[in-house]
Amino acid sequence: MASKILIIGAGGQIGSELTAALRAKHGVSNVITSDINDQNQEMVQSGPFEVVDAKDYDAIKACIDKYDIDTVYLMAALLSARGEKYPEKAWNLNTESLFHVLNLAKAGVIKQIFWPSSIAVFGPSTPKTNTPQHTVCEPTTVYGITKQVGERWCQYYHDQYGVDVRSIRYPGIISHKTMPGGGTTDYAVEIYHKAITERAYTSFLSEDTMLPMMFMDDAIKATIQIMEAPAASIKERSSYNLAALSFNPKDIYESIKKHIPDFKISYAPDFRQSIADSWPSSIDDSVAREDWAWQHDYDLEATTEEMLKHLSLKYGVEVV
Ligand code: AKB
Repeated sequence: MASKILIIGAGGQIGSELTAALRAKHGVSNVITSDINDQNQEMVQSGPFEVVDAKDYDAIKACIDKYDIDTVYLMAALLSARGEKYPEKAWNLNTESLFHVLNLAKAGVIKQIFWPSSIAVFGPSTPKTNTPQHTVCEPTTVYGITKQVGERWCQYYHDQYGVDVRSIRYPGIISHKTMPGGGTTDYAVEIYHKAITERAYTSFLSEDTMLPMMFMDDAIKATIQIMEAPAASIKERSSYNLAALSFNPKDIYESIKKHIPDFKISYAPDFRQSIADSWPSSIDDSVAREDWAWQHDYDLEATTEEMLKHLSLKYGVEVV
């Protein structure tokens, strides 16, 4: 029988592209999307859709029963920058939603869960370069705390109840289809839009702030790959370090400038600078590469080419 998938928070940056990839693989009717409201009409019209508040156990359960779901991708979350503005909201959404799906798996209602963690589980006391899989995790953001505690619960539900939950610590994700919302790494998407529309960008992080990043296609590939890997090869049941590239605002500016020579950048660091400063600059993901053969495809130059190709078409502006 074909797998029946529910994506919770499908309208977000990763959720929307994950929906397209999973539907291409499993068929539109086997991938049900859900979000907190039905404002995203493109998503509502594109296939089976339900309004589901990820904090509402009964609503999730009703949707799972209605479509006979066996696999849940829980993509709803409040990210790092928004989480600092709304700490309680971030805590409630990020932890309650996870508890609901873990409990549904514990009860045997669903078989498999994907839950995203983040480089935000790390903090200022973590080794900053080539951050290992197992290391000090003392996050200083609300978002990071929710992800760290979530990782512990994933491990616990796997060890105690045999729940098949799989997770990745996403770095900043760069995509041209959907804008990110409320993260510290969002500058790495905004910069491409502004380079095309205004030929100028003011970065909210300083020029030398090095962070781990990844092109969306690699993030989607990793997400599907970890879910399809044999259970025995998934040895980390908290979450896997995942890496592709690391760069700072100056590096990305220079890579865009090769295509848009008159592009200008300026720097005006805001409250997100201290969040970025608390995170690693590069990640050691050798455990993911070893356990389930993870490999990335896109470096910074390839990412820039893809972003500028698609965004120049979107805005109808030519770039070199
Ligand atoms: C954020 O910036 O909050 C996210 C993340 C790294 O998890 N993109």
